[in-house]
Amino acid sequence: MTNDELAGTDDWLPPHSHEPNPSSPTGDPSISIVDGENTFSLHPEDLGNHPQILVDNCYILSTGHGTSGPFTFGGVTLAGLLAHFHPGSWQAVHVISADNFQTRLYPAEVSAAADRPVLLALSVDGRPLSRDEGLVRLIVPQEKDDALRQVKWVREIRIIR
Ligand SMILES: Nc1nc2c(c(=O)[nH]1)N[C@H]1C(S)=C(S)[C@@H](COP(=O)(O)O)O[C@H]1N2
Ligand SMILES: [Mo]
Repeated sequence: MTNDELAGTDDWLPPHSHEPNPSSPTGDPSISIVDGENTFSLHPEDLGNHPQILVDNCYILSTGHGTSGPFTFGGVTLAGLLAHFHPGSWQAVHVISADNFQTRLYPAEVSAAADRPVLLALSVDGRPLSRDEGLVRLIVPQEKDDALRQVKWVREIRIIR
């Protein structure tokens, strides 16, 4: 499938409201990277072993309860992590949270904007993200539409080949 065809099929999205989940999930915070038959399990601390970058001037925008920020998020780039675990090409990536929130990303947006890349954030404004703040949070700096892609409590990164 091409990216355009994939983008046209949004029925994979579970119904989810624009109201953020106020309570953080409990339990094992490990992250699974699912790549076909292979699953790699990562502890949030393992992400600290990959090169870290900072992206400043990030906002969390929500029609319902306003905008927060600017924040400086720190962490690993999704592009770098994918290159590490899946060196070949891929068609899409689903990032799924422990509370079953999810978003889908395409190669063009993940590889674009090297200075403001899509991040798996571990820190905000120089301190670790608390569990309530997401612990590991997907940050899509370009997204300005209800924060639906700023996925907290990342549990699974599923590579669609
Ligand atoms: N895992 C998860 N991530 C989520 C949500 C959620 O319910 N669960 N809500 C989204 C929505 S709709 C908003 S507005 C923001 C709220 O982020 P904040 O708690 O940092 O303000 O988180 C986004 N990320
Ligand atoms: Mo939102």
